[in-house]
Parts: sequence; C-alpha cells; structure tokens
Amino acid sequence: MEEINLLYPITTNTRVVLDLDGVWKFQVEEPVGSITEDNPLKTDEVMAVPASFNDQTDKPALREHNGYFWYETNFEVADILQDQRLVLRFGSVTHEAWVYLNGKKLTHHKGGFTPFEVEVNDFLVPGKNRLSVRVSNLLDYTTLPVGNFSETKDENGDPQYSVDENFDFYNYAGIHRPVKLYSTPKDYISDVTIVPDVNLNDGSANVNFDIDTGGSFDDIEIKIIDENNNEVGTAKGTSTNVEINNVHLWQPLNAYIYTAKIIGIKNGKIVDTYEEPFGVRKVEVKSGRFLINGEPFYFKGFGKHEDTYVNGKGLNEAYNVLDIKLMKSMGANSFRTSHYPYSDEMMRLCDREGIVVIEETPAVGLMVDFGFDIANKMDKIDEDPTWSKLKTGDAHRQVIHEMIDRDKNHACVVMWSISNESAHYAPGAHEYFEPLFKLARELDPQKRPCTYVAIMMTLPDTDKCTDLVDVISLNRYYGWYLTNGDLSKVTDTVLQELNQWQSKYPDKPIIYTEYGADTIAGVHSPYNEPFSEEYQVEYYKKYSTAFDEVKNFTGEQVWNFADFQTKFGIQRVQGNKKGIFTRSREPKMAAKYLSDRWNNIPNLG
Ligand code: GCB
Repeated sequence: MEEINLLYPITTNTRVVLDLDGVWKFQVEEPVGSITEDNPLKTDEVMAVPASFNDQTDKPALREHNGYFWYETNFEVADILQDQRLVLRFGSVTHEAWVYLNGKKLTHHKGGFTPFEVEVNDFLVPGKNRLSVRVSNLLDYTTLPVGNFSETKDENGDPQYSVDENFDFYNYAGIHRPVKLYSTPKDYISDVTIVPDVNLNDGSANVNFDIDTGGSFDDIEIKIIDENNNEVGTAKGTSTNVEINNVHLWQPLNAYIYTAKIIGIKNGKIVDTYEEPFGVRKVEVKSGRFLINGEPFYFKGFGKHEDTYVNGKGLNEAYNVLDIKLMKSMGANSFRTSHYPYSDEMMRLCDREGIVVIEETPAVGLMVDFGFDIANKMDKIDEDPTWSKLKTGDAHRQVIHEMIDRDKNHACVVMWSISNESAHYAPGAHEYFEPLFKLARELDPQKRPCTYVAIMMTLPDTDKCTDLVDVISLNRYYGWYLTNGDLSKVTDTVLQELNQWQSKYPDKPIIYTEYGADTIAGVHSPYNEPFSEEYQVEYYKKYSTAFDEVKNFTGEQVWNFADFQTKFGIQRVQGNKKGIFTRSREPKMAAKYLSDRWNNIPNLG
C-alpha cells in the first residue's frame, strides 16, 4: 500500500524549519471564479494564520460565508538553503485547499484535519515568493464530515452555496494549523515507524524500526536516548530492532519518552538526522478488559473539541496546555479526539503528559436526517436510507490512511475510532464498515484496538456492526434527549442496556464515550431543572451508579470537556452547553462532582 510520509517538521543539525504563520491577506471569492492564482490578491482584508477565519471578523456575512476564499503571503528563502530540499507543509486546511506558488499549482488536498506537504524547489524564484491558497469550506455527501449541500443562483446568475452541517459543531474553516517550510538534505529520512514489543515478565522491550528514505544512504544508524540523555541502545539498517533492558514504560499519567535519533550516513559523513520521540507500552483487549502494560485500564475523561474563542478550530497551544492540566487535576486520564484527528502539537503533548487518547476520524454525520429527535428516529431505523445515499467511502479510506500514518508512533494513542454516530443500525452499515476496519488494522503497525462510537439508536438488538469492534463505545443521553427533566429511570435504563451488551458480547469491554446535559453556567435550581448546574450533577450521579454495577464497564468519558460553538438552532444557546467547563474554562459544579469520583476510582484489578 502506498505510504504517506508525514513526519513532523523539526530542526536538527541537518534540518531547518521556517515558520510561515502570521497575518496573511484574505479575500472571499465572490462571485465564484472571480479570483485566480495569476495575480496578487487585491484586498486589505487580513486573517491570522493559523486560526479559523470565522471569528476574526465583525461582519456576519463573512463569518457565515460558504464557498471559496483565498489566503496569501510572501516569503523569501535564505541563500544558504538553496541547495537543500525544501518542503512546504500545512498542518491542516479546512476543508479543501489548492496551493499555488508564484501562480503555479503546487498541490491540492481535500480533508480538513490532516497535514499535507509538497516539495517546492522547482517553484521558488529569487527574492519574494507569493504563496496563495484557495480554500473551500463546502461539505456534502462525499466529504468527511458530512454536510447537506445546496446551490442556488443569485440575481446575476452566480452560484450561492449553503451547507447545513450534519453534525453538532460550528463549521469553522481556514488554515487551522501551522504552515512550515522546512529543509532536508537531498538524501533524507522520509519516515520512521516504531513498534515496541514489551516483555512484561522481564522488563525488557524489543523495539522494531522501519526507516524510509529519499535519495540514498550507505548506512542508517539508530540511537535510543533516554530522558537523562543517555544512549540506551543502538542499531544499524532501515529495518531493524533495538533491545532495551530495564525499560521505562510509558504509563497513563506517568509518561516516559525515549528519543530515537535516526542518522543517515553517506561516504562516511552524517548527511541527515531526524529525532522521533516514542513511548514503550503494550495495549491489549482481553476478556472484557482494556489492558495497558498488562494492567486493566479504566478511561476517565472527556469527549473534546478543538474550539476556543477567536481561534475557532485553529491551533491554540495555550488552551491545549491548560486543558490537560485541568483534566489531570480532576483525576481524568484520557480523552477522545471527537470528531476528527487533532493537531500534531496536541498529540505530541499528550505523549509527554501521559494522557491516553482515543483518536477519531472526521467521520461524523454519516446518517441522513441528522437531528435531535431521537425517539422519532428509533421508530424508523429499518427504512434508514443512509448507506444508499452517502458516498463517503473514498474520503473515509483516505483519512484512515492519513491519520494512522501521521500518528502511528504515538504512545498516547491506544485506540482508533473509525466513526462517530454513524447509522450503524441501518441496512448496508456492515458492508460499508467492514473494509474500513480491515484497512485500519492493516495500516496500523502497532495493531491498536478499533472501535466506533454508537448513537442511541444503535442498541444490542439493532446494531449491525458490533462484530467489527474491539471495544463497545456508547453515546447515551437518557435524561436529556429522552425523558428530559426526569432522571428517575436513568440508572435502571443505563444498567439494563449495559447488561444486555455485556451478555451478548462478554469479551468486549464497554465504555461510555458521551453522556451529558446542557448546562448554562450560573443557572441554579432547587428542583434540579434541566439547564441548571444541579441537574448536570444529578444526571452524572445517575449514570455513575449504573456504571459501577457492570463488570465489563471500562470507562466513562463525559460530553463535553468545555462548552463549544455550534450552528444556530433552537437547541443551542450560543453553542452546545454540555461542557464541564465553560468555553473560557471556568468550572461548573459538575467538575467538583467528577473530580471527587475520578480521584477515588480504584484500579480495576
Ligand atoms: C452527540 C454527538 C455530539 C453532540 C452531542 C450533543 O451524540 O456525538 O457531536 O454534540 O451528541 O450534545 O448533542
């Protein structure tokens, strides 16, 4: 299978990284076709990169624009780099990008949450270079996530697009992650694959390395450096093993990071060096348990979003750092990258911090008639036409490939989520998902467990795909979308359903990946009214009581870490308010309840 090389750009003694982030020119392409790559943008409008464009304006029409828009910047490359291989890398552009350098097409990428890169040497000119990016935020039945797309004509006959999101988060768009120009020598290390095989009995690990290169080397050397900067192992070759004795395991909330220093040698000289951090840990699913390093692991944490004020879905490292500290202070150990792969930077941070990650594809909204009327939908699942209408297969395969290739070495990633709340109950679901699970398992060199996240209509007797998953992951809103305001039966309903899953699939661990109640910070009620902080606490207590009764129950991730922006709708008050924290990260009352619970949950044993 074709490899996608997405090594994170770093500086070493053979590599330079130039940062192209900053304030870029910005212009909406209206009417469609009115801007081309030939000339510099004629505009005074600017946008910060990386960030979503939407909240960087005071103009509603710009914020809500659906269609095409352009970014442009200029840069010059230092003469000393001219004989190097120069690569332009976008951390992500949401959702589709056409990239031009000095008016010539460099590359095109579709999919808003994964990186792409291109060599630029043949396109550079002396002096200033003009980099232009045409972006589309349109979504339809072929894209991930899925959008309901429609087109009309305005009075001049020009097309006007609209996208009704088939999902519950704002369709933020733009250049969301860093833009870097990096150099490598002409002979270079292009990819590193690391697979640790831990022997838990004698405390050693045999770490397998596969190194891909461009150009040619006489030799590849690998040195393993520990956290004290000591060399603890070395090997030679592109496909080789290193034995580490007395290995420091990467443990949840107690990370240990080794660095693999890969050195490419030619004619007796070091030509290229690359450093890949990695952790050594073992992940298994066995007899209804999720094991990390042989110990039963219980997921405590959150579904999250990349979503902050002003930056939108743009990289915001300060928020990432704060969020992980807040999680740790609550006794949480994990989160799911709902509903798309997060930035390289966040994944690297989770490796360092020992935060366990369930990484999800952007396959959200794979269900026609998206909406909150769960009860009505439950009556009609046999007629659900999703799998004859959606055409997302190509995008799904591509993103599984890109996500696993980018994140295959991350110790923090312990499971792949192939989709969130698809119509897994509908006719045709198994035919759609079976090849995708096969692909993920083939592509992942570490053979991590795989799951999908199941919506409320996906029940033990309606689900068509449970045979495909290693772990059963459930999103449930009893007491919110069903029986809102009445929590009296929640514990029994949750317990009854969990017991059904467990008796049908006794070897599969079960986790809750979402459960939550919209809560407006500061609203209080002596009667546990919905939207009050008290209701949120009571809601969580009802679920906890059920969870504690079920043997194979292996984790609880609440929805959501923080309030987040969504499209407009009568169910949403400036966004989704199911956060345990507000959007600016002030805790609601439930933060205290969950911290008390999580800090006191013993290991499963
Ligand atoms: C879900 C979705 C999530 C929504 C959440 C909600 O089931 O997976 O994207 O935000 O429900 O709050 O409705």
